[in-house]
Amino acid sequence: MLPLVNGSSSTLDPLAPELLMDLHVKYIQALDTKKNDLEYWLTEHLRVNGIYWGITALQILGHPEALDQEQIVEYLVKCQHENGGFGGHIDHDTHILSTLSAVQVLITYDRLDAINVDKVVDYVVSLQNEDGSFSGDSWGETDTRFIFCAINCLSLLKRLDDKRLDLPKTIDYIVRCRNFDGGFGSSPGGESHAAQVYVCVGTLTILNALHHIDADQLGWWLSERQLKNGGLNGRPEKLEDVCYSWWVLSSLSMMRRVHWIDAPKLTLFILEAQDTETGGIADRPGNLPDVFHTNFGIAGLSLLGYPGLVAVDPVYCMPRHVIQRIGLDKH
Ligand code: GRG
Ligand code: ZN
Repeated sequence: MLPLVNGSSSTLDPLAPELLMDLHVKYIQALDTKKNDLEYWLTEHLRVNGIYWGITALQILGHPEALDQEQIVEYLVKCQHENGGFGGHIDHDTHILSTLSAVQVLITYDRLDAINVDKVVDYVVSLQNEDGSFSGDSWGETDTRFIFCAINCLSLLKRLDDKRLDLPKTIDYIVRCRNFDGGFGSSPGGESHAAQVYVCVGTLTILNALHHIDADQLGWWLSERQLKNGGLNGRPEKLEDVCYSWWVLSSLSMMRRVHWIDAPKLTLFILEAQDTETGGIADRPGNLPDVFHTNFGIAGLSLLGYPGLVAVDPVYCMPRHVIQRIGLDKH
């Protein structure tokens, strides 16, 4: 029995479905063969992100060999531009989202030697704005997601000491995105949203500035995200979605409050969102699976201690052994 903050408790039903590990491996392996599907081409701009989601899920499932590492490294090298950033696919414009994904994959594979790291750092540093925030690309849109991607990327590359950065201003900016309910939005005054909470708490964790949050208040807001069916939503009055298993649990994990969620109920919700025919996990039971929800569902189960899964790091969403290997483990 798990003690819960609201006083209730539950256990995982022994008749609950199991995690279909082998089927999920096959689902991820098949993704690059679906070139006759419209979705394959519609998501071209997300190819580098998709590789990160796919290889991370495979790592957590304990099957890092299931995709061809050399082929992926060769492909990523072709996505790096002269300005140092990475596009979402070959010849696509650079963006901080795809740049972080490329760096995460190359670090997981221990293959940073394949790219020009100094140029990646130049690119990321160039995106910092006067107010401490970061833009997503040269067009200038800013969002707390992009701040996290930049700080995460520089942290993985061990380049947060770059003299061109103003990190106290970045911390100030994140603190300005904090709301009366303890949550965080995409910009100052923006509505609290669980995914924005993850990126803000993640940024503060990496920058050793977690003392700026009220962990009890935010922990309460996050635990309120759990609905009767066990799933989590991203904000009040919204539908549950498997990916919030990651955004909410990882934030609670950074604040050491994962036990504030009813783990057996959430586990069951994620398992019921599996596609038992094709493999893969959907946003909620009954919907079609995709690699994004497959990764964040499996990563969420890893944080919940689901048996047989490799431990995931709650800050970087990469295997904990990789984060330990590069000396960044804080948990
Ligand atoms: C995982 C290491 C790592 C990095 C990723 C890009 C990023 C950093 C995080 C994304 C955070 C984010 C804002 C995700 C959005 C998730 C989501 C389901 C948004 C949907 O928003 P709405 O308004 O959905 O469509 P709701 O659920 O509020 O109705
Ligand atoms: Zn989702």
